[in-house]
Amino acid sequence: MDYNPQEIEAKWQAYWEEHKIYQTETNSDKPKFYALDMFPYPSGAGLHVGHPLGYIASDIISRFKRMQGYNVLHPMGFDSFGLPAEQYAIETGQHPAITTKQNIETFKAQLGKLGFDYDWSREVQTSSPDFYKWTQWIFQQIFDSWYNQKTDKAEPISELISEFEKNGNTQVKADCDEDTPSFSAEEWNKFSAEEKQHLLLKYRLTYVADSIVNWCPVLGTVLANDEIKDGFSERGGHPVERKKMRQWMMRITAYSEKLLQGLDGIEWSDAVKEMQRNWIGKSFGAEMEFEIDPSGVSGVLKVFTTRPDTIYGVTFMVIAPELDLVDTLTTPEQKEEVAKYVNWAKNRSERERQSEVKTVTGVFTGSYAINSFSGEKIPIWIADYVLAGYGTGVVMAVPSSDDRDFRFATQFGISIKCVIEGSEDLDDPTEIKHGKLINSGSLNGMNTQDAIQEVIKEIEKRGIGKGKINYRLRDAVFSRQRYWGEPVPVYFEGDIPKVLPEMTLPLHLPEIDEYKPTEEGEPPLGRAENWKYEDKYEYELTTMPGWAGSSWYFLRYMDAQNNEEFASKKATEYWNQVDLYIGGTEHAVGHLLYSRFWTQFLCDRGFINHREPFKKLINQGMIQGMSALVYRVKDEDKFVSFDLKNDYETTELHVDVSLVEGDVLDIEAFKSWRPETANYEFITGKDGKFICGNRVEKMSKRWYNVVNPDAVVARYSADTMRLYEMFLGPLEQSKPWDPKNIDGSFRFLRKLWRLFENEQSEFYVSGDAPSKDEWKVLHRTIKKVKEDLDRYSFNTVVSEFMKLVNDLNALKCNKQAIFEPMLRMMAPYIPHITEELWAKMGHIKSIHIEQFPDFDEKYLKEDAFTYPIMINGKKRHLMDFAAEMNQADITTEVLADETVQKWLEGKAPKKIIVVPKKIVNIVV
Ligand code: ANZ
Repeated sequence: MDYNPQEIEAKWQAYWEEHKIYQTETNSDKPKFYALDMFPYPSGAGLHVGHPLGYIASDIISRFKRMQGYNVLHPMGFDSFGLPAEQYAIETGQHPAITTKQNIETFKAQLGKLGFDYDWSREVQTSSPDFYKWTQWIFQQIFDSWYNQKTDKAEPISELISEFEKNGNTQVKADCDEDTPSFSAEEWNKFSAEEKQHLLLKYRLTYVADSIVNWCPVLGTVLANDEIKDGFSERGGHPVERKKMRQWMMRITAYSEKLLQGLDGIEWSDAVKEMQRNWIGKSFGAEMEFEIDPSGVSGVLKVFTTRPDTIYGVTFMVIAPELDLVDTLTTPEQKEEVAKYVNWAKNRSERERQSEVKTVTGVFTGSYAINSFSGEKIPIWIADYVLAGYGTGVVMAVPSSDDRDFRFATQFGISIKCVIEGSEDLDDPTEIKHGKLINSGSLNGMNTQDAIQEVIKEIEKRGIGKGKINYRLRDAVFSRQRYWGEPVPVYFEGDIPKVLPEMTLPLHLPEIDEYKPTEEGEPPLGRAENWKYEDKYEYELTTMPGWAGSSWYFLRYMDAQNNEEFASKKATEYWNQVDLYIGGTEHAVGHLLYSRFWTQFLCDRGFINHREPFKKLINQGMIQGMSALVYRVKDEDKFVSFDLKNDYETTELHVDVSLVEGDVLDIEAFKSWRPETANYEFITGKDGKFICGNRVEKMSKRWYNVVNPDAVVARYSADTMRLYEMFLGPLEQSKPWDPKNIDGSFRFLRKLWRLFENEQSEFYVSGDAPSKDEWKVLHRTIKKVKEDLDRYSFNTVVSEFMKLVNDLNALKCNKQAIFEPMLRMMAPYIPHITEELWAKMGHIKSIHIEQFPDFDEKYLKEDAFTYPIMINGKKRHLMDFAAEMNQADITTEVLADETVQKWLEGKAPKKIIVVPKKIVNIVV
């Protein structure tokens, strides 16, 4: 009986599909378990072996839970809107929907070969109108809501309107635009319909606004902060500049505090929680006003500071170059220089501006402000280390306390006010680095926290400011000037955006002739012909960003076929949170923050009952490539085997990993891969083999080290691949793909198979009762495997399997009573081979809907222990005692023993120490 994985695996995959073995029950009394993978973007390159790492883990857990009696939801889908398909469309004219469809087919075929237990009847594709209809619907709910700070939640905008009609907005506490004016009920009622809509936009949780965005001219779209790395787009590496544009925005800032608090109740790694905390960036401090020196311009500068206690050390003010105040404050003499600077600073990314280590840049406005605490007149500068979008965009600079302010002051020769014990103004500013910081004025001797509170009290008393909590989080840009995304379900009456009636959704993506902006610079949707609401109103022309669909897709799986709602209340109540979410760390702030935001919102508005989407999150590590290297003898047409390479001077070359078996190069295959080397000499090493060197690096086409899962499945089996990926190491760790070890996993499967064979290699299992030792190794393994899976330790389980098979081999075990629970235990890891052996044992029902085995403590009990009996430190005897025997009884029996008596020579022992299950020590 041969183990023929290719045949077995295809057979069972077809069987599972046909018999709907993994279909999730819709109405079930069972407890639920929701295991989810971050759904992939279906790229043209297909899956590589890094993708399945997380998928295999969630597959194992979902099977484990199903076999423990849970109703399991383990779905899969595709995040199928996005840039690559559109870039391809621009280059080739191919409609992105076609490319996307093809890529999805490839992905599904690849996933299918790995034997995953997805319930495909719940598949979602974010680019399908059935799906984006509901993305648009959620957008409309957000548009129709405002954030009431009194009740601390989002509420329908209609309630805000009734409040305005009754009382105006004076008693309303809301997250709204800074420039929202106050008005009475009378005034509200007199406003025109248009004026009312403009005011409501200041409250809506999604709104249009002119904002400074990261514009990527090459990609022709706006990018979010988390899509930019060091001033370049993450995708494609194109330069990004700052530009003012009209955009849809999401008022995520209303949720800053809830997003922060929510982190405490979820089981995510500290690292990801910390990244989210930093992104939200809560700071405590004060907002306070500085009067502008009345001899110049009158007015005030409002700053946000976390260190109001350093007020006596403020020697200058800095404002961000984008502020309108720049024009007001710049004196005629400074105009030219300021204009030059502002123009230069305009296109620098936030990161560049903030990461400047050595030199800082800036320019003097010519104006001054008054430090009302010290009474001093201080210069107002413009510098791009101050960001327009944070706090008030104005900083009180304290060079004696703050590093950047210090560098700035030293560079531009601004005075540094001494808040250092023992000296007044400093000639040598570096002195402060060695001095001891003290608080000036009345704050002397206070600790920082007390001093901060003291100054806040004082500024509140003087009426120039107040204590303030600030968040670094900004409202999120929700517009992309691209084609391949969800249309925003909005039309314009004049400049007033209105949402489409719900019954008209989805608003379909229109066909266009070219996937490029229009001549006038409008987004591609501007090309759509006769595309108007009721033939007269302009639709919004931008599309939604990549994160729209992924912010709620996990809810759609709960009720994927529902045509009436995004998901029924019953379904969302039953499935509730995702119990286990597995995906890469690259989404730590983007996707994982936005989906928390939408979940919080939907909960506030009563559409769902849970606040946090993902209860437990595991970030799988990366699988790195193991590159293969060959060595060319310098300046000669020769390659030399790795083991001889030190005898020559060589240069190294990457070789495609598929041409290497273990360490050994297939020379002929290499020659046809690199025809220019066809006539080279290959100096082979030990045993006539040509050995390659290797190196761990990123898995990348460039290094010819990308491994395709299809190749592994074809060569070995899906079960081998699954087992091997789990065996590589802890799921969270990054680790190299080491082809040498795949064989080990494959050998294990063959060994398992042979347990079921007799000496004639025929299938044979015996109905005899197992021995005590056989029961013991089985139950020991079940116990450990359960414990390990409960703590998501996937790799250690594989070693347990290997140990068990070795032990059963050594015991020559062929008992059905052992094999059945063993297969059920292994089924989540290696679903095909276990199913085949299960069927061979005569079972008709699939093993995957059987019970996971329970362990029985009784088999683990050790019956007797052999104690060494030590007399004065020397081993004199061995005695067996029952495991549960107590120390007093052991002592009595030891003393009564003849051999012991002999060694004691009639003396009474001074001390007897019994170490249970280990040793007995007698001192005479
Ligand atoms: C005076 C001071 C003294 C400050 C000192 C810090 C240390 P976090 O913690 O991130 O909230 N700041 C305020 N607005 C800014 C802006 N738009 N761009 C750049 N920097 C800005 O930081 C708040 C501190 O960063 C504020 O407190 C302000 O400098 C600066 F020893 O005021 B501080």
